[in-house]
Amino acid sequence: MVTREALHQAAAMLRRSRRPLLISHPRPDGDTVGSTLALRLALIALGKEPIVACVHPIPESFRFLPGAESYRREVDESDGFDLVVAIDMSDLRRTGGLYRESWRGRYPLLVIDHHETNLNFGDLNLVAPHAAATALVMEPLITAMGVTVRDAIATCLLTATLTDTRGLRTHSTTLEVMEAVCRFVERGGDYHTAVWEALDAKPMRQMKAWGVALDRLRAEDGLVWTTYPVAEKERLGISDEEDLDLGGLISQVREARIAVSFNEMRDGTVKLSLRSRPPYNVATVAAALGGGGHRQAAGCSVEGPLEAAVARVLPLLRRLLDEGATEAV
Ligand SMILES: [Mn+2]
Repeated sequence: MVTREALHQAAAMLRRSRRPLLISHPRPDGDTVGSTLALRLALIALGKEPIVACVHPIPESFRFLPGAESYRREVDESDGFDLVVAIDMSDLRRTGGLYRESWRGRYPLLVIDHHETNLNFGDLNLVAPHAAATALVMEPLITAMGVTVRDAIATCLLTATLTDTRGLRTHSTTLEVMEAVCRFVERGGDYHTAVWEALDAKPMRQMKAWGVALDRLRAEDGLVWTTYPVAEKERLGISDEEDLDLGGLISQVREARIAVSFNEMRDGTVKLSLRSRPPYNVATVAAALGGGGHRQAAGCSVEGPLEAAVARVLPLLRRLLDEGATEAV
């Protein structure tokens, strides 16, 4: 839970800073980008000089967001920041190596997140495990900073909320989430652009990739999976950091109670994207495999090759289905 007191402490921390470094997680999604850019704009409104960073490039879907072009791929001490803010990530490894261990104790670390698996790794942690998006923690924080959420800031938070709820479809979508979306639109958030750019528009090569993934789709007793080999990526010119949203795609299979995509990376590891229908909790499986996430959507990386990863992970998911429990594995 994020208390009023924590919000005010975080707002004070940000107000004291002159040059905060805001970090979005690798393979950035709409929530990490939208929440980071909203905070950037709020800080600029207060006369600060924030730096925004992410190890991977910002996907085309979020490049319409104000400030998306200001992202940097690398940072070091010479950039003169005095505070580090980790946004939408459950542990420090999720900065993708941007955060250096030597920074610990030298710069205060503020964590703003909504993952149940969050390790509370900051000096101050604003973590709301039941919030549908980090954006919904960011909104009251920006308000506590004394900045009005409207226009460009509202568009950033709106996009973050719409993407993390897959267009208000997830089970985390409550009446409060819908009210927040209405509030963002009321205050000038650009709804139609957000829906088209961030949710609907897909590059041609992603559509082609979906064709491959759907062709390789397998199903067995409520468990649905697909594999995506590096050779297929090479053929379509797809990079490793590109998020093909295979998990989201195959979770739409009616028969799927649990869905998992196995995306082979060029370094030999396999990136898993796990999805489930309630009551199955895939966050526990992802966490057991060294990843994290939410009950209905989680992810992790395992050792390759592809076939070995499939052979290792499917039994865990079958067990979760058999037990039918929310806290299995
Ligand atoms: Mn998120």
